[in-house]
Amino acid sequence: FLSHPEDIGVVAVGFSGGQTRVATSQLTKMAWQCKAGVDAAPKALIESGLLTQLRDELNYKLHGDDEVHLYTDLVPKEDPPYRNMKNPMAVSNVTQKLCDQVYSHAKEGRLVLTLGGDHSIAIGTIAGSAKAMRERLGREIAVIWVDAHADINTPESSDSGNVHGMPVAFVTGLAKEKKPEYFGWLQDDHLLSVKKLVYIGLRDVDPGEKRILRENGIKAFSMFDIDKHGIGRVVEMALAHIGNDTPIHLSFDVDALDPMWAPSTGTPVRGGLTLREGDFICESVHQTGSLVAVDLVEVNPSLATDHVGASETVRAGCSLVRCALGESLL
Ligand code: 4U7
Ligand code: MN
Ligand code: MN
Ligand code: MN
Repeated sequence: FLSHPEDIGVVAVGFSGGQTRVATSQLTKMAWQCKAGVDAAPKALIESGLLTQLRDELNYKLHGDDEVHLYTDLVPKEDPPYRNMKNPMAVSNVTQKLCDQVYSHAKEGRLVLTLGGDHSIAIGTIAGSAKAMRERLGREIAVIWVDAHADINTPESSDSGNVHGMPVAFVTGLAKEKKPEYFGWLQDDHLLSVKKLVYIGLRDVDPGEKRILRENGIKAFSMFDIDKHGIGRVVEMALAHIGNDTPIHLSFDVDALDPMWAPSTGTPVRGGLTLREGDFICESVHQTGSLVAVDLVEVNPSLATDHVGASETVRAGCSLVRCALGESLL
């Protein structure tokens, strides 16, 4: 049902307000722009040749510019916590804009590739995909969320107040808000059904999140399940849960990988996927022919303790994306 599967819409998001307190009144626009690492990830991914490879080796037609969006004009000078959320207005504004960008690409039948940025940006990408697929195909999307974390805290259940730990709660409607400047712009047609959500790679889930997963019967495969059944069987079960002919949005947090493969990320957790297991997930999703969107998030070269850590993480991220777009299949 991808009408132009050879067309990719690229959105490069240089925003990490869902992870760190950056938008304070003391910060001028200049300071925001110069803040180390904000735009480092998409830039590093692009500079390492990712888009060129997609164009020249995998023969995709790329739409959208190679420019990294900083969304500077969407970050308010004053942005005090709201319901415990940090940078709430900045994240709400940026994700709303991103939702429009993703929606426009998806509406044209393009596969949308979003290079983050922290995981809060999935509020916008999933909302955009969900709306576009409802309108284009009359179908609900499914989301495969690959992550060490469940990112399903509500503002009230979150200890950190970081919105990158809450995107799933917002896109499933488990976290509700009326005020448009604080995610109230999310309408019913932006939302994802909890039945169409499946996790792979979990190993650091907060007690409140475990309760949310249990109470809503959400399908989740932890590292325990991967050790027990192997990655092949786990992916098979995840895809079976989603069902055939469902548009798939893959949201891949690089911290799902073990820090051995991806050390340059904000919240690394030991005991994760090997790069090969991560690539396998991506290849399997590609093979379904139902992939409509990919997010690659939480790559943060500025957090590396050495140069090797940063470039290894970028390389791992590029590999995941190329696999999701079919590189390694014969
Ligand atoms: B990521 C955390 F408390 N659960 O809410 C929280 F452990 O996008 C971490 O997966 C969230 O990297 C991690 O802050 C968000 C924490
Ligand atoms: Mn994570
Ligand atoms: Mn995440
Ligand atoms: Mn993280």
